Amino acid sequence: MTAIIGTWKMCLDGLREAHELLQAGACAGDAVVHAVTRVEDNPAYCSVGYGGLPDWDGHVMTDAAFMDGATLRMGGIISAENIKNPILAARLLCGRETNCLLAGRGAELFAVRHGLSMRDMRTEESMKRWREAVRERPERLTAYTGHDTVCVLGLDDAGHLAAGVSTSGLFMKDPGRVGDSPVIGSGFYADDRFGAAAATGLGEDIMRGCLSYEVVSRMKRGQSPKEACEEALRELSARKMELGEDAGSISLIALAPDGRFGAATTLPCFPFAAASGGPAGLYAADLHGTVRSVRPEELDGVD
Ligand code: SD4
Repeated sequence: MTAIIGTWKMCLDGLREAHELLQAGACAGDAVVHAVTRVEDNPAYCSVGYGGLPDWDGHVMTDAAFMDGATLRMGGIISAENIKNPILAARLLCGRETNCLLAGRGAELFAVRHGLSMRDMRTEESMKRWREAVRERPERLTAYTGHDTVCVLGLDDAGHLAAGVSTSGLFMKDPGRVGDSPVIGSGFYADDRFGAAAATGLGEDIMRGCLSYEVVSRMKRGQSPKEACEEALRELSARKMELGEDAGSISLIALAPDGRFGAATTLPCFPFAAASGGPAGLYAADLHGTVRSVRPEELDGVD
């Protein structure tokens, strides 16, 4: 049984190829990394990798992580600049007993030492948006202004799960700000025995509920991937509302060891791509708990 799921419409092409790789016998880790790099390399997607949106200082600072569900080992980079494919650095770091999560200069030196390609991640377009934002000075940072993390979860024929995430974080974040994406248990989690999960949205909120671990732990207790995503999100949203806050912008995906997948969101429409056995297709979840298969043209204007 092979299966794969990824956040947002932008991962569809890479996910299709990744699923073909899985069907041809690739391991979950290779498939996940393939799908994530396809998004990182595309400058049209301004929330991930090349062409990502800068922080206040005009630097594109990336976060990425990779987790192997067979060993529970993870690797990640935080606030790293100019690493062409952050997910490759995260994957290389996974498996180390120590020094598996590197920030800033340490992550960049690691990438150079291991022969990873480096490049200026800024594009004309990303700097144009930055200059406009500096002029406008946004008061509140929000996720989902064309800005979203790519998260991919894969299951291979040997029954292994892997999770990979990559993002440039919130547009106009403070220099050094870290979101949920490279934080284990918040942005991602994978355990071959129970399932894998990942999150996209406002990292500060996602971390308050340790949402990816919460989803996997609910699958451990017998919930389906969809139920686990819904319940984890409902619990955090309810608590936030008790505290006088709104539900915020959070979307979750999950994959079970038997290939079933699920998603939940606080948004009116959260597109994701998935394949389980058959070909990869696009789906949309909404805040009422509906998940339906959609055609790409139904999502025009949404990445
Ligand atoms: C972060 N969760 O840095 C990421 C950004 C994101 O949709 O997913 N935005 O908080």
